[in-house]
Amino acid sequence: MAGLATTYGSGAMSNSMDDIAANAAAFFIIGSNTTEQHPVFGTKIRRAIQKRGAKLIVADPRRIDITDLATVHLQQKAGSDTALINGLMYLILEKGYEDKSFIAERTVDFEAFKEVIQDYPPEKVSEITSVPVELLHEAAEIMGTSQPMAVMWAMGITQHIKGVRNVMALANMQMLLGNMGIPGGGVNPLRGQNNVQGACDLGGLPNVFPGYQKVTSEEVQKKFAQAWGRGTELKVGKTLTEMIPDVEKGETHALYILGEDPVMSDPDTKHIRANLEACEFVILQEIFQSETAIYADVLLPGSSFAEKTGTFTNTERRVQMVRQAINPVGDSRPDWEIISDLAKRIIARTPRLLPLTAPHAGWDYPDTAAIMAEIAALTPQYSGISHKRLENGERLQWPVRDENHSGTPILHVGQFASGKGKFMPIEHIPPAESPDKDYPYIMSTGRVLYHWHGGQMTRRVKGIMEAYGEALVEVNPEDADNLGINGENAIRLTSRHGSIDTKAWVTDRVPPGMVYANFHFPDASANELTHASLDPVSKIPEYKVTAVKVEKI
Ligand SMILES: Nc1nc2c(c(=O)[nH]1)N[C@H]1C(S)=C(S)[C@@H](COP(=O)(O)OP(=O)(O)OC[C@H]3O[C@@H](n4cnc5c(=O)[nH]c(N)nc54)[C@H](O)[C@@H]3O)O[C@H]1N2
Ligand SMILES: Nc1nc2c(c(=O)[nH]1)N[C@H]1C(S)=C(S)[C@@H](COP(=O)(O)OP(=O)(O)OC[C@H]3O[C@@H](n4cnc5c(=O)[nH]c(N)nc54)[C@H](O)[C@@H]3O)O[C@H]1N2
Ligand SMILES: [Mo]
Repeated sequence: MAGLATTYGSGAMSNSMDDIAANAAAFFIIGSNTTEQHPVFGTKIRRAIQKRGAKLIVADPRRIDITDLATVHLQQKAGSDTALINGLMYLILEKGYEDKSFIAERTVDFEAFKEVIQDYPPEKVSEITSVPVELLHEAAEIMGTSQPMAVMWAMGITQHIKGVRNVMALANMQMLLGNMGIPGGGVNPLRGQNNVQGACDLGGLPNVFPGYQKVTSEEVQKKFAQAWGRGTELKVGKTLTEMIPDVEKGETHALYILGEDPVMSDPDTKHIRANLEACEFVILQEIFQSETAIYADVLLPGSSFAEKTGTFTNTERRVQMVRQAINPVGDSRPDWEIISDLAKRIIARTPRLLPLTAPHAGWDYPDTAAIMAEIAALTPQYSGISHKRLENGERLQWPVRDENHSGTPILHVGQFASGKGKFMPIEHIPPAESPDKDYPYIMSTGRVLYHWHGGQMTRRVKGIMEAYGEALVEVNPEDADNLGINGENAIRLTSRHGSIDTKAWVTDRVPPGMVYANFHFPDASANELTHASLDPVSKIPEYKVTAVKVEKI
């Protein structure tokens, strides 16, 4: 949808957690293990359901904890979400539940969208998704009658070659129901990392400067050239998922990796290792000697969140102070200081136009408050944000237009940032890999409550290792019976890309035909098996669907 995808880059929650928890009559959670992966919000949602009877629809191939609270659990086949969402909209239209005045006043291109939706009658959708027709009706009925409804999603729908399509289909749904720009509604991607929202906001994407200002816009280039001395003749760069595989194409010669452990977290580990090995120069800035460290020519010791002062921007666009609690351990230093020192050495060799409008264009920042002042000067959404206001206890959600503006808890009120909301005609496409005779199971991957990604941080904690100390692959009891797997014996998972040996957790959290693996342990990481097929727009890998063989060994 134009209003979301273009104005706010990769997306942000349109509403706030407290607002949704207090005001939504229904929640639609799709592809988010909310109670385990976003426990703060998960708890608020749980309370809203238990205390005020809000309805909950969960669409997830697995029976995760929050499905116990669901009014309806749509247990679709992994990778069939676009068809599912379109099928629900078919029924919403059939029953006349669409918000006709919202569609007329605030949106464009409804007719072309509606035509595509006519291709998704319940019988066909049930065949693609394995969701019974009656459940589709039940869910559509709740969506049509319990308003406002808030939609929440996470990696379950984005880590697919059709991740962007899925998100656009959900934006269509919320416009169709008139659930945009109102309390208790909206489109709400639950951002994962503590500061992934902040990283995107401040230019950690290949196509934008801070504030989603396009690197290809001449006007924007001029603004940054005046501030920083560089910035003209820029073109769109590469994403992480392109940079590393491009080593073997001779297009990437050096990598500066900061706060990422690609050997654990990128798809198709064997391929990643080969590329890191082949790369001419690798700098790794880390708080630990991660799995990627063996490929580093230079290791720069960064310090952790507890050893530095700055801000994180959370999933609801709230900018929050993080204060130094302990001195940096050993020789480590805050990441920004290391980056500044590197930058000073680089700019010493590249003459620039002076004077520049940014007061610290020479990278001579005295502290992170000065960095925030520069952010405010150059980033429209952050214009009114300063460490001083945050230290005074103000709760600021961007856009914060100036020092007197109190921020924006709900986006798109009255109008989309880019004018009218655009309905997109979105067709379903199948995943890149499908099960066959040799690889008969669908493996999906993700996290468990106890661990964090590659596990560098969580595998060092004794209590956590006592609770969850090895990689377990979830296998349905029916499949386990057929394969002779009992949870004690060793199993082997093999895909077209690699193989891991581990143990099973025999559980009906997964349906028959599906297994679920995590990437928290180096000796049995799911990414040994995953493939690097990317969404053509966002370049996110299809971590959620890999065809695998499962054996007892
Ligand atoms: N404890 C803990 N919490 C975390 C993290 C962590 O590592 N550990 N990581 C953080 C980060 S960076 C992120 S991005 C978030 C991720 O948060 P989530 O996206 O909630 O977590 P995932 O485990 O990736 O999987 C999400 C859900 O998608 C479902 N799923 C699998 N395939 C499909 C499909 O085809 N369609 C649909 N609709 N659902 C599917 C899975 O069953 C799972 O319930 O978690 C954040 N929170
Ligand atoms: N199969 C599969 N793979 C996935 C996913 C999936 O669902 N399935 N999810 C994907 C997603 S959504 C994400 S976000 C990625 C996460 O992937 P990564 O970002 O690679 O994983 P992390 O473990 O969060 O962080 C990487 C490193 O940062 C270091 N670190 C922590 N704090 C600091 C700091 O302050 N400074 C510095 N310099 N380093 C620090 C840690 O020691 C750690 O080794 O994984 C992706 N990979
Ligand atoms: Mo993430």
